[in-house]
Amino acid sequence: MPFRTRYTGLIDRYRDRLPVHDDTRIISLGEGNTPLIRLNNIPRIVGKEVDIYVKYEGLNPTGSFKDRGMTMAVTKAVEEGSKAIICASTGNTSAAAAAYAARAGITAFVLIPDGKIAMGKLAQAMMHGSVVIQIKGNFDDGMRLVKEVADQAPVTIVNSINPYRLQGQKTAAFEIVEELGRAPDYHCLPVGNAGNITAHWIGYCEYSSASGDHVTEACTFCKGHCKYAGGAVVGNRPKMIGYQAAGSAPFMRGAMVDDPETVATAIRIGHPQSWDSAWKVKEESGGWFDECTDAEILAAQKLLAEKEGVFCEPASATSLAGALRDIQTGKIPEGSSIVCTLTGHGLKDPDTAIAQSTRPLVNVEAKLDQVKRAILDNM
Ligand code: AN7
Repeated sequence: MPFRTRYTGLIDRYRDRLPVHDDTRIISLGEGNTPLIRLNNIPRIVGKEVDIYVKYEGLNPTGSFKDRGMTMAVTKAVEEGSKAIICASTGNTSAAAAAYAARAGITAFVLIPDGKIAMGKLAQAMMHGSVVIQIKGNFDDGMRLVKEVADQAPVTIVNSINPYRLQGQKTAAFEIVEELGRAPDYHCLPVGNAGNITAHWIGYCEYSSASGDHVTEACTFCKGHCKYAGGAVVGNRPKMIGYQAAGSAPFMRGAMVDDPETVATAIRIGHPQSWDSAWKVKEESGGWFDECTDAEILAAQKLLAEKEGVFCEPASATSLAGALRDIQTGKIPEGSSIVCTLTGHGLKDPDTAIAQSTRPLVNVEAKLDQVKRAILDNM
């Protein structure tokens, strides 16, 4: 039997569209190539004729979409001779930075808000041997400090202000277009720093242009780090919709938020780093921003877990929570195809999952009659 081609990560797969050389040492954990799952039950419950797909980014190696950007950022950091990387994080970036630094054999420094990151993410950062610096402040404070310290120490910033991050993350859009045969009509994402919504738009623009390259207007996003220029739009592009948690929704307020708060700690961000590009994505794509309450976010997380068998973290469910509301009101019309990005795995944050479970545990003695009763009572 001939050897089947092994999947070796998104840089290898999309090498011709990413800023790498033939002899670049690729730092990969096999990220990307995540499932695009068509929802079967939720559209029926909602009672609308829509095709909803969820892009399950929680199935990346460290359990979030951050791996797409981190494989690129760490690959380039190593290529440029860097021995240490640094990031501020609400949790997932730190987990990815820690893992890819371990893989590369370099040091990761991660600044996290004290007490405000989910348990799974903290476990990852610690387990992969990164230097975890807890700050008495939030993500935005951490981001400011990272920028300041990177000026004075030999460390490469791997937050999404590093342009290679968005280059890696744009590949999620490539995968979606290849799988559906076209772009969806709407693409819904949770928005924190707004790096991911920007990256997806870069990806869709590149894919939809005549030459397979991206269109000139979109070049403003890649800061010269992609390999293409020019080309007219021939394929369709989605309307990009960014949903924020109501307690940390600077795009809804039209201004930075100084004390962001939400149960969705991953997007507890008040000073988004990709502020300008996110507004451009909204304008160019004809999309919009909206906000979801914590209750709506948790309800969507639970609905997805209970009705479709898909477990994502609270922040990720923001995309579905917002989409379902817009489908119900008709803002997203029937007949539409919709992709919701589920940015992180539910196992990242077991505390929030257990805390909101409504079905009580059934406690019994280790005896047949008691177990049988528990089953028959709950059929
Ligand atoms: C699960 O890890 O910013 O709008 O420091 O972890 O690109 O910022 C996480 C962000 C959505 C928002 N969903 O993405 C970090 C961090 C999850 C996330 C977002 C994040 P961006």
